[in-house]
Amino acid sequence: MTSPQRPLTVDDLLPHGPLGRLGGRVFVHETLDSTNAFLLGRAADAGDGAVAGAEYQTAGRGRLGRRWEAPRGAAILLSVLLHEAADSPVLTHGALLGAVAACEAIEAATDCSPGVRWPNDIMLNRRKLGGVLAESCTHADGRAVVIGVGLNCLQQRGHFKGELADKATSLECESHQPVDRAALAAGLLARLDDWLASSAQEPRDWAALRAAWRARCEDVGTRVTLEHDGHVFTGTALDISDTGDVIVELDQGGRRHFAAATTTRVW
Ligand code: BT5
Repeated sequence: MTSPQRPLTVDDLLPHGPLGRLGGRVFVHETLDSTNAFLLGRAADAGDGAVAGAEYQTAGRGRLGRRWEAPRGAAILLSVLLHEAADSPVLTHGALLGAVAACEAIEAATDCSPGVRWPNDIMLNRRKLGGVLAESCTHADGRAVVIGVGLNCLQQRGHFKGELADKATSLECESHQPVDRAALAAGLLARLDDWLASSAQEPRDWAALRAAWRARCEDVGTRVTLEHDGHVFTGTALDISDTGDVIVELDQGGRRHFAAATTTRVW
């Protein structure tokens, strides 16, 4: 790694103090099991807008029980806690929100221009650069959503082993400039905060966010293979529905919606 690896601080994440909604409380740790698990465990008492970050996760998680792996100090591993009403679009759009905010922050802080892949991947040069995990829970005062973002920053090719060797990448591998994790992490929180402010203004229909996600989506018009309910489906992705399902023209005939919660992507 050619870039400095000092741990991120609260001042790195929020150089100008708390944002409009995010950052009232900030938990920055060297090691956590998972930044998502940490905030879900404090959903009632950490407060709306709480942020958790870690240099290393011992049990970083992806969707459907999968693991998220990153060497200490190499990635951005951040989660935010949002207290939401039962009809909030944040409940259905959490993964889109995290992915769009991450892409915008990367574009502002680097020379890279990432895309997104359904349902929660951040892609660069056809490899996975990052992922978003949105999870929700109920607590004494209502509902909470935790949106966690993992972004590969300083890893070099050799860090990606096994199945990740051909599939994953980092900014260090792709960018021609030094990677500034602090600027990127602060930008990510700022972009999340901006999008959350816009959701407060159009609470039921987050069309602008979906449009921003679609504009970056690398799936539409391409071949996809999906596993759902024990069956494998292949076809052409047509669009993403307003509730975040992928709509596929199946090779076997017919169109079908697949929900992220119950569908795995076969690479
Ligand atoms: C995701 O899941 O892509 C969501 C990852 C979210 C991670 C963040 S880190 C901060 C917060 N705290 C957490 O505990 N999680 C969130 P999924 O689509 O299920 O992808 C998981 C798959 O991606 C794994 O099975 C691997 O194949 C691959 N993978 C694991 N680590 C990777 C990495 N660093 N880069 C690229 N791919 C990776």
